Amino acid sequence: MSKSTDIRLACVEDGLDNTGFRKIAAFIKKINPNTKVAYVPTANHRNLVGVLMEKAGGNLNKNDIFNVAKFMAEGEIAAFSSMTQSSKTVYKIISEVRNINPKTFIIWGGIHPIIQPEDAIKHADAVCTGEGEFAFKTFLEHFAKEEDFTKTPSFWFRNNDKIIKNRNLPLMTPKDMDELPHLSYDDGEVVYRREKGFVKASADDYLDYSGLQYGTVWSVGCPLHCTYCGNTKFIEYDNAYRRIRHSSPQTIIDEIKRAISKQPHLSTVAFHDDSFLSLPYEQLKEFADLYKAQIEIPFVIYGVIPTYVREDKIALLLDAGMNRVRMGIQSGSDNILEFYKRPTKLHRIKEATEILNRFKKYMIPPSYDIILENPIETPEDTRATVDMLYEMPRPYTLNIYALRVIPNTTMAAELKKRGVETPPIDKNYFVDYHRTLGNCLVFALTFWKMPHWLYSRLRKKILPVHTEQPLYPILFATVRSLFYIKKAFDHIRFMDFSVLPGRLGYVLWKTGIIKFWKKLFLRQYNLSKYQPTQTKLK
Ligand code: B12
Ligand code: SF4
Repeated sequence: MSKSTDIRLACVEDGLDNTGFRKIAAFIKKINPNTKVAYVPTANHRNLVGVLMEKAGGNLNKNDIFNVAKFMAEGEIAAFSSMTQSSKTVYKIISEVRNINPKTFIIWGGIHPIIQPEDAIKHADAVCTGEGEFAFKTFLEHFAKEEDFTKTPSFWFRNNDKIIKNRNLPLMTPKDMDELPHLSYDDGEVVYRREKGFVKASADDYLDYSGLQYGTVWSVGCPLHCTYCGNTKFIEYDNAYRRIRHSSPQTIIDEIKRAISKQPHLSTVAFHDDSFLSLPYEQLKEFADLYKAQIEIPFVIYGVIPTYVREDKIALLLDAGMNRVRMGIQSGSDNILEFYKRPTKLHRIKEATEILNRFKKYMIPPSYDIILENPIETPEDTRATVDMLYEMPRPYTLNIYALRVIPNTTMAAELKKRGVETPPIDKNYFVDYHRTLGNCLVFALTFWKMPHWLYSRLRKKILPVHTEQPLYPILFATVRSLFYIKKAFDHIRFMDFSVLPGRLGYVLWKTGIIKFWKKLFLRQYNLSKYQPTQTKLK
């Protein structure tokens, strides 16, 4: 490269945990050391009320937008990364960067430009429509030498009114993935604090956003194509996205070891992979053996698809240190699962929850994703979800979402065709649930299996949210608070501070209480005792 370019790279999302951004940031910094990596968190985790009340995607005020833009405009390149929910914040920052320094070249990468490049390119000079590392390297080589860069693959460019659209590079191979630098983590990044401006990201910032958890992604790709998911778009661009790709197990283990050496209080590793359990047993075994031998803290698997839950895989991973899973269920109605194009039928979901339940002594209760407030639900569909939750083996908890439709997905097109309106993606899905009896029951069933006579009376009154019906704000506030208290209790019982951000976990770690508690009260699963249920039944 002929000269080092002044690059400002900002992640405009909620948190400091964004894996794709941290991947590209480490890479760009390696090829161009004059790169400043910044986080612009869109939710204010220093203020609990703020977290709950703000719009998803953030409420940075005019002054904040100006401060961020000023920092970005000092670069020759101002590069952003974001999802769709914070895209409006990015529009505002870009517009301000243009006012401050019209010469700064503006790039937008990440999930929003991948899923909706037509939107992102209206604002930026260039958008990255796929995996960014090798494409950005090619772009930068031309940019630095002041050569024509508009043929760079995996990029769209705006040239006055003309949009130049280049094809994406083939997806990275496992070998490519092994050769990338480890994800950026506590490597001198700065973070924007409201009212204060940019400061060097400290342990406190990591605690505020992620608690004692280190988040990462080992495998990329998912074989399914649920209508509401960005995966429908990735597969549309490149069918190879269905294949799961990952670096070698030792590479991911080394990345985790590096993170722990930087922040020794880390007490959980979270794998946000789309489809972790669909990896073949042999590959999981290779990973599990290395994890058990080299990492002392437990891990949680977020992307679990019920179809792939197998007892032997769960036993293997528990032995290696897994202490929790999060699994997508979404609905208890076959019609709605069909509408989402989720291939796992209800009997398989039931089987998956039963398998997980067999290991309940060793795990924090599994958490299942549920989507409420689907505008096409009939009363039978809404009741079917609540029935499923009533019968499901306990304990469990839920991640409860009110449906937000990601623009440009199959579902967005389907709902448009049906003339159905849904709330915008940046409407806060944590706050804006309807206070219907059905929603109250969903929260309540996570901590109370009420007597059957009471349940059957209540269920008859359940209606979908778009139907005229009485609302129960006080009951809703009560069951929702109890839901959170139960969830927090389940985690504290396991001394797990992955969902409880802030300093409490840190203090317990520092005083040795976490270590002591785990030694004394927690049971570690031992694979040598594993007996397949089938064999036992014979
Ligand atoms: C890990 C993950 C999370 C983690 C961490 C966040 C993160 N971004 O990593 C957590 C759990 C926190 C999370 C939360 C949410 N997530 Co999420 N998450 C993912 C997931 C499963 C993997 C992301 C990933 O690491 N991919 C692998 C990397 C290598 O790819 P990548 O991120 O695209 O990054 C590459 C390129 O984009 C590019 N790139 C990125 N930035 C830049 C910048 C420049 C300048 C350039 C040139 C290139 C570039 O290079 C990167 C490296 O190759 C994706 C699904 C998916 N398969 O992508 C969903 C996904 C991104 N999440 C999604 C959503 C909706 C959410 C939530 C809003 C869910 C919710 N309702 O709460 C929240 C938002 C929280 C927030 N941070 O604001 C949607 C986003 C849809 C959209 N259009 O925005 C996705 C696509 C899943 C889906 N349902 O379709 N998520
Ligand atoms: S299983 Fe998950 S990641 Fe895969 S397509 Fe469905 S929602 Fe997306």
